[in-house]
Amino acid sequence: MATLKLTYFDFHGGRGEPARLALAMAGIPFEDDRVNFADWPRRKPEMPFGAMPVLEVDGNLLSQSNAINSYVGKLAGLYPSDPWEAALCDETMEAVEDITSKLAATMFLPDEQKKSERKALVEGPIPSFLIALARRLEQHGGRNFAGDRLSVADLKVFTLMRHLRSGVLDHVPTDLPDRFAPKLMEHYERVKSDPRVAAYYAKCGVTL
Ligand SMILES: N[C@@H](CCC(=O)N[C@@H](CS)C(=O)NCC(=O)O)C(=O)O
Repeated sequence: MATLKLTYFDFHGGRGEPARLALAMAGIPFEDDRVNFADWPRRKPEMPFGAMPVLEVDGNLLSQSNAINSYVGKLAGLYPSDPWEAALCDETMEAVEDITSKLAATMFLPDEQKKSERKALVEGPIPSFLIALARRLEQHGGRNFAGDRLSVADLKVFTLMRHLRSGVLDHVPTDLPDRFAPKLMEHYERVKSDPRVAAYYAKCGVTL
């Protein structure tokens, strides 16, 4: 087995979380390199594209969260072997990236501008995205996003739902997923109750 080091910010969410979770669920040993915000400017030049997550595999660096998720998913048995299901897994993860990028673009804006840009997201793109994602879930059978087994796509959606409902995003009401996509909340509850997911967060001392 390759020697793995996953580098990402020190919180239980964001673009690095699905890979961390997938590795932990499969019991695959890895160095969990958590970067404090204060250390980030010093570490940034180490990263291939100046951003995280980054996965080091036997000394070789891999960037881009979804490339990392797909690779780790294959190691962990959480990525479909069927080509069509693999494509659906990728589709879901890229769709999550689209809305994540829109939210991330508001992160460091002055508060008044952040408020107005997030209000615009809350009035259009976020509900549209949630409705479309829930529809895709239904079209794929209603339980998982790719095939009939849990995959890294499910973990990525789970991580986003947790983020949206957490209250850490100022000016974004926490009940958007419940209001616009109850099927995604059922999916969230299913992933949350997976014994491997529950065990990981219990070990981290995180209440879901
Ligand atoms: N397309 C990249 C985006 C990476 C990205 O923007 N990561 C953020 C954290 S979620 C980051 O490193 N921000 C700090 C910075 O860009 O300086 C991916 O999917 O990994």
